[in-house]
Amino acid sequence: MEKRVHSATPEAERIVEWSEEHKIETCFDRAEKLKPCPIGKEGACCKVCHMGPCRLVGKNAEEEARGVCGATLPTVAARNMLRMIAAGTSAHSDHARGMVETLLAVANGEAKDFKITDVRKLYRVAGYLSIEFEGRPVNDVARDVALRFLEDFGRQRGGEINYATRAPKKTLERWRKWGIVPRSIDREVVEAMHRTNIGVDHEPDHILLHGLKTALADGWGGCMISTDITDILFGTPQPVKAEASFGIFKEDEVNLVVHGHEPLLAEMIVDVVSEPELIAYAKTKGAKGINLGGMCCTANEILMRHSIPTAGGFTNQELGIMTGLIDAMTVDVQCIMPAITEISKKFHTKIITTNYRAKIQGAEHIEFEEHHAKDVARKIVRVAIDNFQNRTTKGSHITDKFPVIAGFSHEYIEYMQGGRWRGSFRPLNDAIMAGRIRGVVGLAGCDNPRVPATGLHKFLATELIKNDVLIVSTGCGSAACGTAGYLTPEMALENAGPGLREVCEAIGIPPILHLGACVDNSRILTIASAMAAEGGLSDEIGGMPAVGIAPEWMSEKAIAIGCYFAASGVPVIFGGESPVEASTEVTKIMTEVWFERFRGALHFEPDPEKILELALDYIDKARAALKLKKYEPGKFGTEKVLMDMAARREIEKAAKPHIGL
Ligand code: SF4
Ligand code: MSK
Repeated sequence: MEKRVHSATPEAERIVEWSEEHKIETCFDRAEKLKPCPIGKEGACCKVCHMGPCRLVGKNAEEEARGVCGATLPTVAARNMLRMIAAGTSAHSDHARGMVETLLAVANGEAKDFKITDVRKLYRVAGYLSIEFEGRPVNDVARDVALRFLEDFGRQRGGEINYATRAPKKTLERWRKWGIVPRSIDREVVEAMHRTNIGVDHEPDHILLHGLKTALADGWGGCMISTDITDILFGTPQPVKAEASFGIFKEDEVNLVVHGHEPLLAEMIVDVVSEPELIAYAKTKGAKGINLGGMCCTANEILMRHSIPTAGGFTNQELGIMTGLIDAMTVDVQCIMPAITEISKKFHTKIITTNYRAKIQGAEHIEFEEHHAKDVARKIVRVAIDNFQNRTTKGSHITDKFPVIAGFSHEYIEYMQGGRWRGSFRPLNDAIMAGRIRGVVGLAGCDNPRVPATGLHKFLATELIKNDVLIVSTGCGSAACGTAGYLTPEMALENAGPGLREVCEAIGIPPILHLGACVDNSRILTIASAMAAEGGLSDEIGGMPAVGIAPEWMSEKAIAIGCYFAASGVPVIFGGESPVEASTEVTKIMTEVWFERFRGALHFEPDPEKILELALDYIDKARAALKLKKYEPGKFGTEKVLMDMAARREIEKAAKPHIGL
């Protein structure tokens, strides 16, 4: 029998093999044992009332099957989809609410351990919100910004979320025409739950339109607000060099891992781990120092801002513990496998839950509280230090690690194309128009134990850059690219097509730009809007030679993200089988109908070769519709000379050292 490959990352695969030898169960084993329910997996099961669950299966189910109440299969599938979008939107947006509350606390002087790090970004955001900032105290501006954002969660009397107007005019017009501009985040989520309650909205297209409205509240609300406030509080990312994979753990230091999504506590831990008292305390326990690492999206947040190394994405969380080197792992919200407490029992690792919303049996709970943030952070570091002495030699010690370059905020991408004074998206648009860059793909989303984890990301990353497609990546997709060694400029030389390689060399960037955590998909929306405003391509997000791909998605958050891109005008392709496959009507709405109305779509395609084909087809068709030069590898049209590093340095001599984001 052919040996099953669990992870496409060799270091992860080695730990999985070690776990098999030692009979320790992981998500890979459970994924194999636990086959998905064939009815639920295709969206044909309804359990919204206790007359059911109703399973709408059988011959001609689309036309003939009915639930006890009479609901049809398309209704049931559409409702299932909307509930997923609502859940995903809630997750990102509740995270965003926490960020807004912290900004307000900082402005009111109630969260002394935090500060406004990027005043320039605060002013930029104030500008988006039409809040006066010139000559005013920074905290007053921050308070107004926070209060304005709070309205976006609970606005009751109609209106539109604040950031709707950051979309290109034509994109916004489409949303208004179809009635999908969100009023407020909580309101759309509540309405989604109401509409999908027994006996309310039964018309699939109508249900799915509300799905798009809810998803837009996520993208242009929760995600974008979260990204902006994180930048304001902790700094707008600029490229940094760091390391990835399990080799980041040190045998002679206390290893503390921060895992989850919210950056507030992680930032405080970054601050305190270098305090002399804590380092001295670690030495009293026999450790040479304290080594901080990240996991999942918290990793992306602190990687981008502080070069803290990452142990990888979602499927690495159990494997990290099996190195036997993690003394403590903090977890807050989202994408935390409860299985980690079970695995940690076999090692010495302490799992610490830190968020008031989330506890796990078997974990120690040390609650984060923004008013005493650093005290909480110090307490956690001490728990990790105290646990160092309990470390044994048990575990699969892996020493491999890879260099990664991360931290491409949309502001930096603009800057790198012209410097502080001449930064713009002109060079990128020109390179696309000339055919040097064929198009842009957002390669995002989770990694998944049901496929060789990270394998689809790596396959698509390799093939896309070979085809001169520039990749912007976020979330665990970035971690997958990082552990493949794809996040360094050198990889451009080896793997990228000739046009993309030339652009990467001229600007000094890798062919895959790591944009951050899953909430930072909002940065891609901003980039697409800036490209539309720059001119020469489409004047709206729709129609750009751009595609979104989430080949290994698993979270409801990914569904919300996919839908906000589709509504914004980006064709999106998800890997795996469709969660609403049972209904051809729903599938048609999400592909053909949405494309006609919004120029975006949501496809599901399990075959990675077909994902690639579909993505390139969308890109080439968009190029043809824009009457751009036909893409031919190695043959480019003329374009303005890209600003190279030397030219940029010249400009920088005249400017202040800060890049002026
Ligand atoms: Fe069945 Fe209708 Fe109840 Fe759904 S709402 S479980 S289809 S009776
Ligand atoms: S952590 S949502 S597994 S990207 Fe943002 Fe990764 Fe997907 Fe969670």
